Amino acid sequence: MPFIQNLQNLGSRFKDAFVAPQVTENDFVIFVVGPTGSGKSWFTRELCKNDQIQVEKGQHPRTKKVQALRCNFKNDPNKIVVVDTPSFHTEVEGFDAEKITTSWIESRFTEKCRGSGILFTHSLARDPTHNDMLMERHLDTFATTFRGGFTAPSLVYVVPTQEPACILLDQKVNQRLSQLESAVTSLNDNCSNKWHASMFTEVFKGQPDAAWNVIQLLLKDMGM
Ligand SMILES: Nc1nc2c(ncn2[C@@H]2O[C@H](COP(=O)(O)OP(=O)(O)O)[C@@H](O)[C@H]2O)c(=O)[nH]1
Ligand SMILES: [Mg+2]
Repeated sequence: MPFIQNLQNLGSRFKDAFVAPQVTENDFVIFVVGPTGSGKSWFTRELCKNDQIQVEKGQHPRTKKVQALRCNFKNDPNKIVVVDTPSFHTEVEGFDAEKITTSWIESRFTEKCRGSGILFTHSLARDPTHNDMLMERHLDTFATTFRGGFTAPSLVYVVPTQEPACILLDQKVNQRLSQLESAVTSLNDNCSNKWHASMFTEVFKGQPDAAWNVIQLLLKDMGM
């Protein structure tokens, strides 16, 4: 059965998301990466429908650890591990997101998994050209957390996010979407095959279906 049709037939989304202590050879792995407040934990929580995922309420990064959940589609034995990473470049004292991520990857990840990819979240409330938001900067930092012979996944899907209460003029939204698209283009052009990035056209506003749609595209590119 074709992949998409197969998923549609499943009717409901991920079944039973559980904390994943370890990535196994049977898993597809999706790392959720992006600046602080961009919606990584929000996206992961809605995708997996798991209230244990800590989501930011204030300005400080709330997610101080890696939150990994293993889920699967109903009636589908493929397992997907969604890895909500702590935010890089936050300059919060006593919080070293790179170290936390490195140690998670060294102890929990295996490259023998069935495939891996990155979902990059960007909040449309923020300027994608601002130094703290730069996609390439965040991805490069994420790549440095893969050590000991491991290589970071190169496949990236960019998801713009917008909190419903955040009112932005259409003009602003369009401007930021096109800035993000330019960042995707330059990521693909500049980095000699280091990254293979695509932009998700829908804006994530908390709808599990949008999370569901982008995950299907990413998994398909990952070879599921
Ligand atoms: N409307 C709404 N917005 C949310 C909800 N959860 C998170 N957000 C928004 O998403 C922002 C980022 O949250 P979070 O996912 O923790 O960011 P992270 O640092 O990338 O993990 C928050 O500041 C809110 O604006 C929610 O349940 N409803
Ligand atoms: Mg978070």
